[in-house]
Amino acid sequence: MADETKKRVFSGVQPTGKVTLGNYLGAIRNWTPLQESFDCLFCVVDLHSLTVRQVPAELRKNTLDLTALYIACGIDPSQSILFIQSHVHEHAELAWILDTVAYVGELNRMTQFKDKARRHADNINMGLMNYPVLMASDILLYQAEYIPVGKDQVQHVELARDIAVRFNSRYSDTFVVPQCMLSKTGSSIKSLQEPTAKMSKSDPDDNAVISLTDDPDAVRRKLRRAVTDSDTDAHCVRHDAAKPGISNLLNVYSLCSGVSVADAEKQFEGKGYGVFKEAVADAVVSVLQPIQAEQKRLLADKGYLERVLKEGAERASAIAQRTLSKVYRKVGLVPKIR
Ligand code: AQP
Repeated sequence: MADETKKRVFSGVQPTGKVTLGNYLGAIRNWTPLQESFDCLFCVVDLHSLTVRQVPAELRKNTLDLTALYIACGIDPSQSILFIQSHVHEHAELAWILDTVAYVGELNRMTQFKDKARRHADNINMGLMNYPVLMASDILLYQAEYIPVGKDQVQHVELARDIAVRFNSRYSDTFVVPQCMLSKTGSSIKSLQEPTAKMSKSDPDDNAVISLTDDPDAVRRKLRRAVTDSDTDAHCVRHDAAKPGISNLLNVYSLCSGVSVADAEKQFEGKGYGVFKEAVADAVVSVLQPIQAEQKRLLADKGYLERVLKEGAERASAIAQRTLSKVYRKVGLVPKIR
């Protein structure tokens, strides 16, 4: 049963490809400590993935891989509700109602829509534009108060707030108005090749991204090739806006090793980038290896994953049904005779 006395948290990741170190440090890793104090729902948001063309067999595989990864990263399915978005049909149904509350103008202004429309110019489908409304539905369906996300998703959570406030004022109090929960560090891990852009699953340049399934050799190779800076003190490991590549690596190092950025600057004083990059690689590998081993073990136990997903969908549906029937009643739809 959901614990009604605790505040609710909702978050999710799209199974669009190989989950990145950015997804992990900016999102998934920050979820685990929340499980004690909050009533948490963690979702594999597969419907969102369809906004960009997918190979169906790969999408199915990625969805199960991501489910196992959540658990390997510390999500406890006996405590949190872990489920696949498409298993709870209310997400798509509420999205339709919210579509009638959201404005085309505000969806057009979403940075991610503009960015993805540019990157997928041959497939600017309605779903791509509608993505933030489906995300609002994901959140509002569970009356979630806190949404732990990376910086790139803040604009979408703000839209979910606007939609909730608008719906509440039009039809009377219905939705909890959600707010972002941003981690102080890790909320924006950058591409290794273009350190002013975010590290992204769908980046076609494999060298730009550390994936959670990368083996130690791949991690070391990518970090050695990571773009750094060619300023005058090129070998000074310092967190500085003028050194976005090194600053990003310092953040990664700090998050993976537990050493503060300030202490890391001292640790690598006068040592040069080569030594520093090897240390970053060691720290990343030590974080990834136990997760990879546990994910592999879980994927071999198909029966367990199926039980987790079945139970997760049942628990999520119980909450979702309550919200959706309230919404249908508020907007004036005649209740179905049961
Ligand atoms: N580089 C990042 N740094 C910190 N946090 C990040 N997140 C994504 N990239 C970074 C956070 O991960 C969560 C899940 O994101 P998503 O899969 O739903 O979609 P996204 O934000 O669009 O992530 P990607 O990796 O860029 O996916 P694609 O390439 O498929 O669009 C979110 O909380 C996000 O903030």
